[in-house]
Amino acid sequence: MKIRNARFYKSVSALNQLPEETLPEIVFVGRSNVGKSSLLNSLTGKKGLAKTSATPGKTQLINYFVINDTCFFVDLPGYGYAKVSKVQKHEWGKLLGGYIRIRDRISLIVLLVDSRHPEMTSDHEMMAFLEYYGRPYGIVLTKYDKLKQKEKAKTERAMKKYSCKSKFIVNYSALSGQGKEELLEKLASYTS
Ligand SMILES: Nc1nc2c(ncn2[C@@H]2O[C@H](COP(=O)(O)OP(=O)(O)OP(=O)(O)O)[C@@H](O)[C@H]2O)c(=O)[nH]1
Ligand SMILES: [Mg+2]
Repeated sequence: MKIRNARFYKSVSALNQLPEETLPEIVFVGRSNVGKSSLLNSLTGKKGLAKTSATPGKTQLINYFVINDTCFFVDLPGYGYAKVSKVQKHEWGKLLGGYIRIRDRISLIVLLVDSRHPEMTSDHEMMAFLEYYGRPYGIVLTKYDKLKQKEKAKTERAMKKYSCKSKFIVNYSALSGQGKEELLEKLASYTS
């Protein structure tokens, strides 16, 4: 797909505030700080579209972006961030998990996994959760520019066991743009 225009639509903090528009949704999930917002900015070619931060836990809301006036890209709160209170973790978990369970217009979930840490328990739990609810998902390995050759091979081996369940696995760098065209191509069939 080609992204001709992308604009911020709205942020919501609770499941009873979700937009009524019936556009198909491509939903981006992943651990806090994995690079969700950076990926959205890179994909859309709009630097300031989603707020990025070196401090994990920046995105605590569900953020909607309208793409080409035909679908939503949805930025969900990150999971697995240790330095927040139990109550807050519980609240975010409810929002994230609830969204994936109830939102019936999700056409695809893009699960972002840090390419340097492909064996995180929380990511594997998320995959199990998506599979349990029958949600189609694809995996994007983020921050790929940070990997050394040896680590690339290790990450590839670790991801092999997911290759049958996941619709795709794309190596991505928001820094260099590696993987952008490949990912856009994969997303194309989920936008209508
Ligand atoms: N080198 C490199 N750094 C990246 C890449 N993607 C993101 N980062 C950095 O990782 C940090 C977190 O990026 P964000 O895009 O804010 O991550 P996020 O998943 O949206 O984080 P939360 O909203 O806090 O959950 C920032 O310092 C980014 O600059 C990448 O592809 N390569
Ligand atoms: Mg973010």
